[in-house]
Amino acid sequence: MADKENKINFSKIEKKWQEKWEQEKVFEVDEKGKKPKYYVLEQFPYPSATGLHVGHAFVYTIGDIFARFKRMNGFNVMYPMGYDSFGLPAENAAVKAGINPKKYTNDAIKYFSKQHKALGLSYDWSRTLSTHDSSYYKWDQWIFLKMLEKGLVYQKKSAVNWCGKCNTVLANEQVHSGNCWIHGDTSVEIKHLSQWYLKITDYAEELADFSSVAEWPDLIKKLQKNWIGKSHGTEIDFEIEMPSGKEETWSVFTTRPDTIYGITFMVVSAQHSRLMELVTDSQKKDVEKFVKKLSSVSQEDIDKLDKEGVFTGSYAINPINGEKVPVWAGNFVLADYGCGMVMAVPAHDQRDFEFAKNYKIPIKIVIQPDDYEINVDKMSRAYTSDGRLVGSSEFDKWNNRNAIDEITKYLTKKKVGRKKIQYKLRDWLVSRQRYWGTPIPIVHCSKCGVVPVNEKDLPVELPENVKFGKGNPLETARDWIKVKCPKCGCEGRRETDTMDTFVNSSWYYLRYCDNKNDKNIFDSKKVQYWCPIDMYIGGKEHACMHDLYIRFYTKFLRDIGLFEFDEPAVKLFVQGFVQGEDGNKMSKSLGNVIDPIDMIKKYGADSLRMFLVSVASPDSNFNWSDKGIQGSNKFIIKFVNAIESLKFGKSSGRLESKLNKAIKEITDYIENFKYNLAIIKLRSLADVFIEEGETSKSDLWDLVKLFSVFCPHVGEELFEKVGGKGFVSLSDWPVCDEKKIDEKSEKEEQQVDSVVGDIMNILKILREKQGKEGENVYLYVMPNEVEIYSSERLSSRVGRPVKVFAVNDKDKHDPKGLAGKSKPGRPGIFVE
Ligand code: ANZ
Ligand code: ZN
Ligand code: ZN
Repeated sequence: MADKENKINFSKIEKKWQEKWEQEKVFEVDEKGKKPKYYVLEQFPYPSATGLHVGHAFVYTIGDIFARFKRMNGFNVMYPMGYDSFGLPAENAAVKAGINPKKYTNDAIKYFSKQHKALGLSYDWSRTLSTHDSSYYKWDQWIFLKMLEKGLVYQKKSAVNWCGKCNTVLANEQVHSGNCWIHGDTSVEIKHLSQWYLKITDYAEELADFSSVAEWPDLIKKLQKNWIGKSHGTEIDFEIEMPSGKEETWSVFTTRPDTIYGITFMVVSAQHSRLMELVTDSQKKDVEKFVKKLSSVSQEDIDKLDKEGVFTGSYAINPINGEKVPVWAGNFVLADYGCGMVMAVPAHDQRDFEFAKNYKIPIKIVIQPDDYEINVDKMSRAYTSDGRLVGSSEFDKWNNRNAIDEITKYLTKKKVGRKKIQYKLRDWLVSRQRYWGTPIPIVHCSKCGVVPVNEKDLPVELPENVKFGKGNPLETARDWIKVKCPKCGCEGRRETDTMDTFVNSSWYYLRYCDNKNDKNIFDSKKVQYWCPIDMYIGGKEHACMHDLYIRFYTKFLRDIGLFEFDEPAVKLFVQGFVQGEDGNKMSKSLGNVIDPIDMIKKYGADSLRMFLVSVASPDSNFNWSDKGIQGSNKFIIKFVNAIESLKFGKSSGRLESKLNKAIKEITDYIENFKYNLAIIKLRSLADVFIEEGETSKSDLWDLVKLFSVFCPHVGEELFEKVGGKGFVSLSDWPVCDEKKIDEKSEKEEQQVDSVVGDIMNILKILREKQGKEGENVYLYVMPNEVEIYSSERLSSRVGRPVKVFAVNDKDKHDPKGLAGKSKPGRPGIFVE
């Protein structure tokens, strides 16, 4: 059928419709009109020199089908695309190959948008943005200044994560199991540096409340919840006589105040900024030695560590009984969780137990199980279950769970303790010692200290005249660094750190609503009209990075009065990813990367789109397959040819029934992202049209419309050919007419389908088990069902003669007496 295949000139059709869409601004939208708005968005890509691969194409196809579907269903759909264009690869290319990062980035964007357009995605291109444009990052800087004004920005020297390959510090969220999130195999080092932070923790409580994102996937909510780590406990004050001679109050955070009588020592974090103040002269050498050999630990690594420490020389007073306990410095206490110091109860906490054993510190049991007695000398691990209190003075015999509240009340009354909610979430470290990012709008002045750049002087543009090599290139921009202090006019120094690129992506969805505004970050009315995003599509790897940061920014911008909603997106859809044909993740080194452009040239954009969403449900992973895309390509060709040979006239009742049923199901499937099932249905619907051979125009338009969201180019072409008015992309989605669905015959067809399935199975078994080809098939059906089973159609479907007998037919051929086994709806089958 090679001649037929030549009939479709995919690239010609694609070019024609892509041009028309662009010329007639088909997908451009504004805030006018009566239609309800709908905002569909995919997480925007980082434009690298390698271009998009089919994994990206998969995500965009998922979003585009949805956007087209909503548009045809009467919504005013905003569907924009842009580029998250600051980042490391551009800068690395500059270091390695001497390419200017701006040129690298602009070239990459050119190729990306060429690829985007080739896929026939229905973006409103008039809204596009690139985060490396100063007209965009000006507003990153503006937000930074607003946060500074509100006390949400600060600079702090502390132990931070450093990736030697990135050559910069990273935020906690960007350290995954101790490794850099980009360089999975590179473990981060700890450095003590002064860095800029955003106080995301001010929003911890609200971020831990998921009621306004109830429709987000449970997995994402769970990951975020764990990351935010809300913990209910008690803060308890201990008096410490400092080596300086002063009395000081040090607090600890505990979830187990019921164990307070079991404290035998305290442990302060070896990374605590005030550790040395606790250390007596005689202990100084030992402590310094210990701290020096310590590499810092992340929360995840704590459990794996050998619990080590050293005595500080100081003692603390247990506020409940006045007992004096030694204060140790330890490697298993985090400096930036709770108060950086813990009350250690070795009998009931495993970490404390191991520590006490290592250093022969006494262990004191204060909880005994209800049904047996534990003995300190025989303990091989901490007793962490519940029981009744012992050695706890007036609280003896209390159930320990009840004592938690009771002891907290007691401490609160005595003003040495209080209820406290503690979060694991840390402030967001946003400064990076890199060039290709948003400059932090700060000037350091020797008189005034840290001075924000005046709003009217924004943007602080990246200087072009820098040297790439070792260290932060911005340090080499001498003329740029030198600047007058905005406050006193003396000579100051520009901040040379740039912002984490996750800052850029934390509010881009808002800028799409008003991307050309040069007076304000955006027009609030426009944002209030379009936002929040109705359907956001992205990967699950961003659960505790982008998905968290974007929520934080949304809440902050709401709080400074820019809009009234609380969350960036009503729904979040997490897509699966496309693996190479070999089942591995697509990567250059494995040579299994597929460029969508190559596939489009070979098979057409619509074949690619259809294949990407027909293999599996869009939220699961699947393997690329050349056969698969060929299959989609064949289907489209068959579909087009069949439609061209249809006779226009009247649709049969069967066709109308099938069509309306399919409209109902396909609508439902698309609404729920079951595109693969929608396509199966669409294919069988196409077969019905072919079988019937004749159709009314409007039924045919409906078929083409259903097809068009998956295959928009061929869809437009067909729609035009069969006399549809205007763009199919802007036409109304077919509505199911329930009255036309003939449930009786639908059920009968299902029966026939299942009989065909049974016959095929029997033939297969005969072939595999007995090496025989069944040549003739005999069917024994209930007398009132004879009509349902057409011998002719069955024969053509199973590829051999099928004879149909009523079970009471005296002349039937039934050597095995199978007619007796027939049931209504389940005919007996005999093959010979
Ligand atoms: C005494 C105690 C006794 C504790 C006991 C537990 C069991 P979550 O649930 O994670 O909040 N802790 C407090 N601050 C810490 C820090 N900076 N680094 C490491 N550990 C710290 O855990 C709270 C518990 O973790 C607190 O309760 C404290 O140990 C420890 F039988 O206090 B507990
Ligand atoms: Zn790295
Ligand atoms: Zn000054």
